[in-house]
Amino acid sequence: MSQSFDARQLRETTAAESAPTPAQFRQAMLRHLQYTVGKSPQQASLFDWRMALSHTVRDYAVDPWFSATRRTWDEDRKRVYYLSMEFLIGRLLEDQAINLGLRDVMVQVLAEFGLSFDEVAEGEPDAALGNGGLGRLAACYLESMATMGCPAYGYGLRYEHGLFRQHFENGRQIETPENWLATDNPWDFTRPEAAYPVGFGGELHDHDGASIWSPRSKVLASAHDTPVVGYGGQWANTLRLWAAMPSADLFNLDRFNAGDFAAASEPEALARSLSRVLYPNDTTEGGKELRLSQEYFLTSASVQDILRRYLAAHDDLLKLPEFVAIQMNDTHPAIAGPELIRLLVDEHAVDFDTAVETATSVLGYTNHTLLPEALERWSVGLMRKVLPRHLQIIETLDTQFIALQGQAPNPVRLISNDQVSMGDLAFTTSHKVNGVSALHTELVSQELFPVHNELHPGRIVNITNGVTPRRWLKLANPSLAALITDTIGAGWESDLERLRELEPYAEDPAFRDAFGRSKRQAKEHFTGWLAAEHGIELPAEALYDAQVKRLHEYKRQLLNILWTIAHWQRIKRDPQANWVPRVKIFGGKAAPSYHMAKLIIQLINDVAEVVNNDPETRHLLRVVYPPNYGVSMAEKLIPAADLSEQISTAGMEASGTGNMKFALNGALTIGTLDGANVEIREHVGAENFFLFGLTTEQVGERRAQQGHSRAALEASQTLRDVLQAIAEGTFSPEDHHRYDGLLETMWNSDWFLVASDFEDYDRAQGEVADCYSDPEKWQRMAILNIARMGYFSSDRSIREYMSQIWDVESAL
Ligand code: CRA
Repeated sequence: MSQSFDARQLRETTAAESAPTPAQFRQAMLRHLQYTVGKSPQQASLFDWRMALSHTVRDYAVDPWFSATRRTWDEDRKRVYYLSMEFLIGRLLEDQAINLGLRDVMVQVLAEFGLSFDEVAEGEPDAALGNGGLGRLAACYLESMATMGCPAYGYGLRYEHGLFRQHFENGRQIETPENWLATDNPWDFTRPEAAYPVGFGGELHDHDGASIWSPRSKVLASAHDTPVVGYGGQWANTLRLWAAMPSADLFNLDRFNAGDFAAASEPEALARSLSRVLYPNDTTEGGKELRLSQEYFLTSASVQDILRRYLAAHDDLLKLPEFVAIQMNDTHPAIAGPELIRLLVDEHAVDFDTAVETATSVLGYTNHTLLPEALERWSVGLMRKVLPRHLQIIETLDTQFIALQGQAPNPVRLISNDQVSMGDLAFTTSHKVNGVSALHTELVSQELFPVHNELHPGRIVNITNGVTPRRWLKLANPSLAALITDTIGAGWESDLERLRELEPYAEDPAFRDAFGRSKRQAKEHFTGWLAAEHGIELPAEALYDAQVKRLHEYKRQLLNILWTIAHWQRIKRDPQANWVPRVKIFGGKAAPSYHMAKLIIQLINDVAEVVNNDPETRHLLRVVYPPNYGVSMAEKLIPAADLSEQISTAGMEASGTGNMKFALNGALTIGTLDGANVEIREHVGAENFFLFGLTTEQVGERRAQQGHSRAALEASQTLRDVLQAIAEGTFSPEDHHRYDGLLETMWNSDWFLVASDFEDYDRAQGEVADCYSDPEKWQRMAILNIARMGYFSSDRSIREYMSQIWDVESAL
């Protein structure tokens, strides 16, 4: 970069405006092949081509990245910092190429060398630095922030091993480590100069009334940056992932020389484990001390980096809220409040109350779940051991919070039963707290934080989740995307409400046929992959009925598979009836220690084994469960689906985002009034949605009824027949008792109300089949779903965060 750097000049040459010709792109790629990868076209493997290609695409991301960074500095803009323990990014090559307007030229140039883009791209490992919805949401939001020109950083951890790989042995889930960094990560810019020490443990000393914290060990957080380009290539932000590094400076030579070798190496051991693995628990708390240390590691490094950047251009720390917004993605980074207060008080001599006020004005907290087991609580003992200074700050905040509640006989406390409640802490240290769907936000206000809500009216806001239409429509479903562009013109990709222009075409037979063809193409793409990758052959002419998401009892994969058994039994009783052929598709991982979820996986696989080998029903019913569901599989599977199963027990799914991806791709939803289903149904129209099940309120009432599970089973002969078949070992001939525990739960407790909702689900599935037998009707409904899903773009969500929480303007 020259000294006379002019930001305005760069602005004029953002990537999209200077799209390369095929010749230029070819030259750039061959240069990388030769000088970065060190291969000639004759010798290059698919891996080599992918590296050359990725480096070429990355080069085009750098210009908008520089210009965005430079403009943010020059214009002294407010920045958003999104702190998240998870970023479930998936592959980047095609996504970045689409946003930079390079996909067509890239595909064309590869073809000149006899290479198919799909083949080259398939080698890219998924960056699986997340478990499920929360992590994928963070990735969609990063992409939308860049698209909207919101100056932002994503801060996360650079786990060596992302979410475990799943395979099945005799139908049982087996986990093996994931290794996304085993080969070069071409997107990564290593920033050894951006490194911060993060302290753990140690003691507090009192010095003239001030607390001095001397940590026992320190670990270096070292930054790795990935540019995230927005659609159109006008703006790019940074995803900064911290890796823990044992540092020579941190090695304790004194202790080593004194013969205490283990203590001397402690920082190294801690460092090695801090960024090693992602906790594989979706919504439940992970292993204690290491998890808390990971959370603090992410948070402290990020907050230090944020203050360093702020102080490079400002000196008044009290003005921080004018220039900095920090969003906490669930409570995982909730130690950000105490950490920011600590840095302001201990390192910058701000008085305590002003520090609290400043931190609170900067911070926002998104709640993603009401499940009690997922609401993080750390024992006071552990806190004292790992973060003694933070515990002291939390104790003061607790005292202040109690005082705020006046004479309340049982005040809510940040610390109770010897545990720090991270949700209550996050609430008190944030100026805005949001839920992720209208229903969820209502429950957050009424059930999770009623006292906070009364003390701070207006602090809770709703921001319904969204998904990025670039990855989840344009990239994942090229045939539907092309049909949309041919019909309403380009531009819907960044203005998703424009899909409404498709509404009149629901009545146009030619358009409906074209939609049918695009769905068929998506099915062929998916089944082609399934055959090649897993050796599973599927009929193309069938209703593709999919439930893909983490395995959890509240998501009720069990309800789905029990119904599948009922359906199979019915077909067998009357094989000549006019059945709609169905393919039941399941996908998703269970937390390794979640016994019941793993048992449900096994049941699905056991049922598949029997049903798929039944010559009488094979042509009418299949059950498939491709292992290792993740972002890349979702990209192939979702466009192929006709029916989307969103069947959680009402009140339990905070939002869901898979529900949005399916509907956007023209699948109809069978679902309960839960999470964002409620709003999806309102938008697409009740007549275009298969609703069933108890409402949140009825769920509460039903659970209070003694013996509700037995009563529901007694009322359903169909479900009893299903349970009986399982009990007789129909699906586990070698072990009749395999599912005893599961059956026992069904009869005697059924917290998730599978039995209570079974009959209504069965009725709704009947409607689905009737409707599917009338292709014209089905297609009309599917098209109306697509046309009315514009609201669920993550661009809309981000616009709302920008105005309602972050108070930040678009730079575009
Ligand atoms: N598991 C919720 O359960 C929601 C996502 C994103 C979840 C989903 O319903 O769509 O967050 N909650 O908001 C969560 O992770 C810690 O809580 C999820 O992904």
